[in-house]
Amino acid sequence: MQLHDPRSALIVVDMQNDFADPGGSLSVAGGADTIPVVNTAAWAAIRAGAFVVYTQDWHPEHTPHFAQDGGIWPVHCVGDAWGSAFHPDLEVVGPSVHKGANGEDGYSGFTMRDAATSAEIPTELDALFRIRSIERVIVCGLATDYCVKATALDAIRLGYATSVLLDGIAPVDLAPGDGDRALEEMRAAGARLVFADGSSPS
Ligand code: VGL
Ligand code: ZN
Repeated sequence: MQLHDPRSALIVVDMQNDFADPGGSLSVAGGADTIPVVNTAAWAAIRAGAFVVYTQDWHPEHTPHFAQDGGIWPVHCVGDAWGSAFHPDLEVVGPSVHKGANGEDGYSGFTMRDAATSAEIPTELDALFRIRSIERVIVCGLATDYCVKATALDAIRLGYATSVLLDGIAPVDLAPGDGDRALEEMRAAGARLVFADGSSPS
């Protein structure tokens, strides 16, 4: 089945050095293997007239997101450093949305949480979709159990028919099975789980 069309958008989540490169500070096992799948999906989307958009985790040097400042993560994706740059093998064919640049916490490409007040702050992603009359989104990238999951659940909540590319994602798996549980959570919320060639798992 055809995944992409002019009313669909491919969301490529956080394919940045700190996640996708084995030398990254939050390196995701199997992350680099998703890059060719994501590139192929991006070109297929472009050929079908779909929109392709990228997110980048984009943190200041100090944020409550980091363990050193009270959060749970090693320092990663500091804006404009090597770790926040796209992996060099990623073929970037659309605009990028940065998240967390003002120290906000959270994982979704659509929404962030103000670090002081916990208020929810939208990124520009939903507006980029509304002006293009996007109705469907296909989510891929890193990591399955954090930013992919949060982005897919927000997309469903915002009314987009949402698919997740099984061969274009990889989990952090802080606890074994986190990735599988995230997939089940997305599926239960209404996401369609598909491979990049449009086939479904048997
Ligand atoms: C992510 C942990 C911390 C992600 C971002 O992109 O999935 N995970 N920040
Ligand atoms: Zn982060």
